[in-house]
Amino acid sequence: MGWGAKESGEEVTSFLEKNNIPFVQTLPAKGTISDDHPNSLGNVGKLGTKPAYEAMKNADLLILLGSNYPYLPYLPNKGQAKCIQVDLKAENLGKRYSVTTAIQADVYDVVHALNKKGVLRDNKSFLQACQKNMDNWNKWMQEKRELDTTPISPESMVAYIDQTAPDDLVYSIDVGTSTSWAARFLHVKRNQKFAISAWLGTMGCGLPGAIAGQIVFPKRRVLSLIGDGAFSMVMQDFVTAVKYKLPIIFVIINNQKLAFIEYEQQSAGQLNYEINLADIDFGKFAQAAGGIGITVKSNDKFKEALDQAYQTKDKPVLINAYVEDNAPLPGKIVLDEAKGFAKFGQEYLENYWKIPELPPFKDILRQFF
Ligand SMILES: Cc1ncc(C[n+]2csc(CCOP(=O)(O)OP(=O)(O)O)c2C)c(N)n1
Ligand SMILES: [Mg+2]
Repeated sequence: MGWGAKESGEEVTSFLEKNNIPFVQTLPAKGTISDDHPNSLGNVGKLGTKPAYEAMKNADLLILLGSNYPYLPYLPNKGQAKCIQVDLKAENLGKRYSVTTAIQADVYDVVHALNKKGVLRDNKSFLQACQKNMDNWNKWMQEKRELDTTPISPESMVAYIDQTAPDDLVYSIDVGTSTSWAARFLHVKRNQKFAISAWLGTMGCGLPGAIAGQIVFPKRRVLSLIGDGAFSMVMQDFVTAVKYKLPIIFVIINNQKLAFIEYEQQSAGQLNYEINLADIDFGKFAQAAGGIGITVKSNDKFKEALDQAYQTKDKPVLINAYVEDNAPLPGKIVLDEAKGFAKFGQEYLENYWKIPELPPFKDILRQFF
């Protein structure tokens, strides 16, 4: 389900529950149904989960509700599944996957009409298989949530943000590994907001998005997750949040590099090029600009800083979090990516005469098979 289903969460939930259907939400639609719903398989695609990928590759029916999801390798294979697509825009119907039944209508109206028909299918076996798969995935993700390292592992940091998030929190997520960690470790709830730059993937969107979010929702808390590269593109506007006394919480994922590009280059079989960034003391910067700035390097200190940030009501708080450079591996490594990593490994060896630092082999295997 995509952005077009955003306002129909309740109706769609009842349809999925009644008919034993597992679901995947696109990133812009994240939170339409709470991520911790038992039928949820998370997101699909590079940032998604392996169970979502496997469900797509085993499905005999794909129902696309208000979604123009563009990454075809992550949908069922050509000819594998029948497809019902509901979209307001005629030009979206059949655009990505060959459609068996195209319905040009509002998602709510269609799902509401289907719900009136009662139970349409009572077979639970596909849902149960997906849920079992998801249990395994969640156990593995739990290991990552509990990582306790110095510098901080981003997975555990984002897991703490998730755990302590107010029910009506507004998230503004930037582009980079921030997007990967948010997609995977935030269980966005129906009353929370989740703003990202989905189609364009525009770095630097986190800070202005947070300012807009805080102005539109003055009574709610706003938290922005931003990479150091992205923040340094727009950081002067932190002062705008100070000027207007906006108590936004900025969490800077400080790895002194363009980490997302590091892995993108590797998975494309290229040697890394121009990905390192200077080490900026963003904490001092925030203080100089009139806000609160806290630099942290461990889980404990991060937790303290975040708790303090939620106590602050009249100015922005920036948490400059030094993190480990963990690979935001895709939920499922597709063959091209595996070939890319292999080519990168070989070229690195030939150029530098040493084995490159790659994500743990255990992680790669788990995501490949
Ligand atoms: C305006 C813009 N420039 C370049 C890119 C390509 N790009 C995507 S992610 C990324 C790196 C992000 O680095 P950082 O903000 O430090 O986050 P990290 O991945 O290191 O966590 C880049 C350069 C983009 N999406 N948008
Ligand atoms: Mg970075």
